[in-house]
Amino acid sequence: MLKQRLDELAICGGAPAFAEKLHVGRPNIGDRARLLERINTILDSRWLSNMGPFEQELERRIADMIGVKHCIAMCNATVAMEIAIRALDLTGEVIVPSLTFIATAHALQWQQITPVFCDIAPATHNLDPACVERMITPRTTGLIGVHLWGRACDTDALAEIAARRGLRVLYDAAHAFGCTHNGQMIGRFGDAEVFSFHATKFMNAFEGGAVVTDDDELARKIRLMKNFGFTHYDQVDYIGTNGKMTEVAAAMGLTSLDSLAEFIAVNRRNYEQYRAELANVPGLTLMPYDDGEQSNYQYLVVEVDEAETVLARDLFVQILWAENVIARRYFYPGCHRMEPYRSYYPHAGLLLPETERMVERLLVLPTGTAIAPDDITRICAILRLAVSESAAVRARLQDGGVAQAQPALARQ
Ligand code: T4K
Repeated sequence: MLKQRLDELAICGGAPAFAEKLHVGRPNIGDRARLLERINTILDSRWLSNMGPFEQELERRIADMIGVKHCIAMCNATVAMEIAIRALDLTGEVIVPSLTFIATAHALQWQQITPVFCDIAPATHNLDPACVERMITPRTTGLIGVHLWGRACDTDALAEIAARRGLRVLYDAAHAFGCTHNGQMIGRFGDAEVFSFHATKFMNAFEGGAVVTDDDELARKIRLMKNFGFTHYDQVDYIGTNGKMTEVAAAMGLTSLDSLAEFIAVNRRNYEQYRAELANVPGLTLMPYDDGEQSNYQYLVVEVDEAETVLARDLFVQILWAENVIARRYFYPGCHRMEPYRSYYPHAGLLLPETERMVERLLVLPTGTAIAPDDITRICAILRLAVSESAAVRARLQDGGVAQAQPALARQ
């Protein structure tokens, strides 16, 4: 049943639309039989980790798919980024967006490199090259662009700035596996790019990540660093850590890769359905993907314009959570307002007006293979009802003292 009357909204006392919670980032599971077959092979061979055959196969398949010389698989994207940062000899200050998952900043700060937060271009949600230029100081050694939601950074402008100012460029492509930019696979830009294969990513390896690059020397260093710097048995030639991917993770990665086209087709179908069903809702704008590029459509991002909806983004979150739709506020409140950065740079927000505006507007909705077309119809009906009855909804929430309160967004 679609909700049509104010009283049917759970926040107004109706029954929740969904008996079970619908999450953003519910994992896609590929061919279970094939995965179990691979896991049996691992167990039979007793080769569980340390650059095993499945890890090597995953690296080859990803390098071929992206069209790069090197793919180095890792235990997760955060460690992959830490290692890439170190192998690129980044020091001092590195320019990053604040509108990103905290790992982008932490990968720098973890090794005493200062993340310098830079504002975004509101149309793309990605680094604004003009702001990047303004943030460069004599201590700047590089920049990390994040292809947020799988939509590419302005790689030409960033490459031009980097070449002129002598900076290295790393891309956090955690969201952008399987996407293209100017017709080229993401993974081929900058000095290196990093993918995430975390459970919540549309292509997952339970946990996992990879660095891709065409730079032979960089790849050699990264391979050493991911395995403690070992060059031979009993011989260490470099400082390193443990970034290795397990064979079970690689088996899951390969199994996800087998179903990649199907996952993208489902995400795209979901995206088209949301787009159609939200098309005429004033103040809710679905973030567009460029039809001229390949996209993975893994993030369903809605921008809320409170001036039109009357309801602030956080009220939509409350309305949806009451219905058991666990919509997310990625990436609220911005890295610069999280610790330790909030204490280190309390005034960083003054230079981040577009980021600060955007973190109050973005609403991420569930998609992926765990979401059925009927779920989307019901979610969109709730959103349409909330907007069409916005004044009454707002009044009800205020009567209940909810509107003033911060949403109690405890982890679900
Ligand atoms: N750079 C960027 C731009 C990133 O977005 C990320 C990760 C990274 C770097 C670092 O990559 P990794 O080191 O993780 O490879 C989640 C993910 O944990 C994180 O990987 C991801 N970005 C981020 C966007 O989303 P949270 O804090 O929202 O996770 P959590 O635990 O709330 O999970 C989201 C929802 O997914 C849960 O509410 C339920 C569902 N879920 C999750 C897991 C793990 C499941 O249904 N099953 C599961 O197994 O960060």
